[in-house]
Amino acid sequence: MTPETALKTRENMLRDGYCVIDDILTDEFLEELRGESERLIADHTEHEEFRYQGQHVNVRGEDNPIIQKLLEWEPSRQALEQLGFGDFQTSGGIIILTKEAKGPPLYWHQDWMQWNDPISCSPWPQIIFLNYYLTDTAVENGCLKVIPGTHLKRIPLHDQLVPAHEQGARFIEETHPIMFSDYPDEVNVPVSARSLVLGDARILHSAGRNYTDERRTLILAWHRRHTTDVPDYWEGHIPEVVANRDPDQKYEGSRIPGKYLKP
Ligand SMILES: O=C(O)CCC(=O)C(=O)O
Ligand SMILES: [Fe+2]
Repeated sequence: MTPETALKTRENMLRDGYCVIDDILTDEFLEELRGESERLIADHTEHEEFRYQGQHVNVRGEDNPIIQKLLEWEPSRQALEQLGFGDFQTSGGIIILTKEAKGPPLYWHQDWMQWNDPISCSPWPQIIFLNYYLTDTAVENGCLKVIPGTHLKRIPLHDQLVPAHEQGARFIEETHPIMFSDYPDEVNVPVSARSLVLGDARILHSAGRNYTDERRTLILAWHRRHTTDVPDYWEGHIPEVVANRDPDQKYEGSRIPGKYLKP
């Protein structure tokens, strides 16, 4: 990545809440990951409650050398460094998520679980997903969808959603009028299989239905900064609530955006 590309990509990430970096995986490693994910899925029983996320297989790097290789993959590490995100560290594991052949869409949600914490207002990311799609994605097979900017700005949809995953959304009907709706500002994010998609945990996102006969597999790796210090690259305004945040206070977890997400 040239320094210009890195700067532009980071700007996209900060402004939109997501970005795409091309040519991260080699064809050879991609094949290895496909083989390993198929093997892990074959040994796994898909639970009905996870149907919108498809298979939902948690794997720790320490238990699986191929997954560990992905977590240490040099091109990804280098890309994070170049973007200024070198202080993000892996959780140590990944989740294999799928859209099965003809599988249902994934509901609108965001994955930030600290909405009571003033750090929710940070204009820079604190927790991000690294998404590796193991096939090319398109609207046809249920690519990722995002609503750019919603990591920092409340929109009407925020107040209409059933909270994500175990907090409710896993148990909704496929006919839910809002959770699977088309939203005017939504953007499809079709990517090639060798790409890396970064997303801010706060961004509203979903994924379409898989209309094809092929499984669409995603390996998702959560990464976080273990500090709330202002990142070196940040030269913009620092919101008062972030500047005045008490790092020693305990903030109770919450998936529901409250006063720290303003319209
Ligand atoms: O399937 C995808 O593209 C996204 C998955 C996701 O965001 C999730 O399961 O939380
Ligand atoms: Fe998500």
